[in-house]
Amino acid sequence: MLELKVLGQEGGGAVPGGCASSGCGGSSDALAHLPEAIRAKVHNHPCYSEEAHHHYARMHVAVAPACNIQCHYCNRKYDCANESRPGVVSELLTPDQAVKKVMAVAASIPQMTVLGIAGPGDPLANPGRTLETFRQLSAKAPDIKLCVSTNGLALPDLIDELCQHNIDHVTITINCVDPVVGAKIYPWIFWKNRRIKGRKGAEILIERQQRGLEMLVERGVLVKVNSVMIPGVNDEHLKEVSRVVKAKGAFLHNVMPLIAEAEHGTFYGVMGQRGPLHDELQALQDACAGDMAMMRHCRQCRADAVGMLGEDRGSEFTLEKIESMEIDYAKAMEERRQVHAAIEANREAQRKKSGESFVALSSLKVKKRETRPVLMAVATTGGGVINQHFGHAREFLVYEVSSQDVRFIGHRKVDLYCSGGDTCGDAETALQKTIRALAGCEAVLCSKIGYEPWGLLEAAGIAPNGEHAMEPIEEAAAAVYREMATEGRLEQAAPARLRLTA
Ligand code: CLF
Ligand code: SF4
Repeated sequence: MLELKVLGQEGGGAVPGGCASSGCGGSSDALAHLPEAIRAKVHNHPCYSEEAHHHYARMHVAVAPACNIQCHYCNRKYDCANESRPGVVSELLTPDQAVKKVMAVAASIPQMTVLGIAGPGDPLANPGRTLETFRQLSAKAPDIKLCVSTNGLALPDLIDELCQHNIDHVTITINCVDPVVGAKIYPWIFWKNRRIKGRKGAEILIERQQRGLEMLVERGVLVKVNSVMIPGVNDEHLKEVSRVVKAKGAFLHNVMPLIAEAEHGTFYGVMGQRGPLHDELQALQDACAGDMAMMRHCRQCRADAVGMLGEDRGSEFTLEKIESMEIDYAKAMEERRQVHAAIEANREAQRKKSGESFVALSSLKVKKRETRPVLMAVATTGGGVINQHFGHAREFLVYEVSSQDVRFIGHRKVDLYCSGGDTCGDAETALQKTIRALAGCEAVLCSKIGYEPWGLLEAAGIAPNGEHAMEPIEEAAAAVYREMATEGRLEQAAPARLRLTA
C-alpha cells in the first residue's frame, strides 16, 4: 500500500483531517442533493467540486491552435481567454505528443484525475486534433476523466463524437443570451466559410451555444458554463444568463473576472475596459447563485497547465523530459488507485471533523449574540489544511466565516514578497502589495509568518495567525472566529474594505 503524501504539503506527512465539506455549508454542500451517479462523476474533479480542488490535480494539453470566433478580450497571440488567464502562451503539441505527456504526468502525479483541452484556440475549431487526443486517451488511460472547454460555435455538430470518447464534462463559455450584448463582446464569428459580424454573428453564436447546452444535458453530460464578467457590458446581464443556463440544466456556473491589460493588445485592453473589483465579482456570483452551484475557485489556468489548481508544474514535463520517460501505465494505474483511496479516506476523516466544527459554530447563535461574518485569508498548498508560510504564498484562499458556516468565496493572487537576491530591495513594496490584495480580510491564517509582515499586517487591521499550522482550513477558521466572538470583536462593525480589482 502506498503511503499518502499530500501534494505540495510542507513537511510531507499525512494530513490530520480537515473540512471543506457538507457540514460546514461549503460549496460542496451544494452537491449534497445530487444523485449518487452525478456526485461520483464530480467528487474528484478539481473544477466541478470545490472540495476536490484541495486534493486532486488537473492538466491541460495545448493541441488546438485555431479559433472560429473573435472575442474582444483576446488577441490570439495568447491562450484562449475563455478558460485561461490572458497574456499566457502555451507550447503547441501534436495529439501523439499530448497523449505521451498525459501518461507521463499521470504516472508521476497520481493525484491528477482530469485531462482538459482548453486551447490555445478553441478545441472544437480543431476537431481532428482534439478528438484524436481524446480517442487515444480513452483507450490508453481509462482512469482519467476527459474534459473540454469551448466557445460553443461548433459544439452541436460534434456532440456525438465527444460522447463516443467518454467526455462527460464540457465547459461552454456563455457571456450573453442577448445578441445586442453579444455584439459588444464578439466583433465577428467564422461560420460556414463566411465571416459574420456584429449582432448577426452574436445571434448565431448564442443559438449554437444554447443548442449545444441542451443536447449535452439530454445526453447526461455535465455542463459547466463559464462567463467573463465585463463591467458595464454584461455584468447585470449575467444574472439572466445564469437563470437561462440553469433552467436548461447546466451543472455549474463559473463567473470569471475580465482581465484586460493594454500590454496584452486586446481590444478591451487597449480601450481601457476595466475588470471587476473583488467585491463586485463576489456580489455578482452571489446574485447568480440562487440554488445553482457556483464555481468560485477557478484559477484561469493556462492551456498547458499541470498540477493542482493555482500551481503550474509544466516545466517538469517538457517534451524533452517526457521523451526519456519509460511509462508502465498498468502499474501507474494501480498506484493511482491506491493514492486515490488514501485521499478519500482522508477526506472522510475531514468530513467528520467538519461536523464537529459546525456544531461548535452553531453554539455562537445559542448565546443569542449577533456576530457578523468575517473574511479570512488562508495560505495553503493543498490537502485542505493550513500548511504554507505567509512569505511563500503566491495566492491566498478567502473564506467568509459566520456563525452559520465557513464558506469559500475566492482567491487573491499575490507576488512573492521575499525571494531573496535581486528582489530584496523591492521587499517592502511587494509586501505592501500583498497586504493591499488582502483588503477586506480581518485575519490571515498560515503555517508561519515573519516578524516584519506580522507588524505590517497588524497595522493594516489584519490579524496574522500561525497557531493553526497543519489544521484543516475550515476547522481552524471556525476556531479563530470563535476567539474573535469571545473577545467581543464581532459585535462591532467591520472595518471599511478597500476596493481593489479582482
Ligand atoms: Fe480544464 Fe476547464 Fe476541464 Fe477544469 S480548468 S477544461 S473544467 S479540467 Fe478549472 Fe482552470 Fe478554471 Fe478551467 S480552474 S480555468 S474552470
Ligand atoms: Fe480567443 Fe478563445 Fe475567444 Fe477564440 S474563443 S477569440 S481563442 S478567447
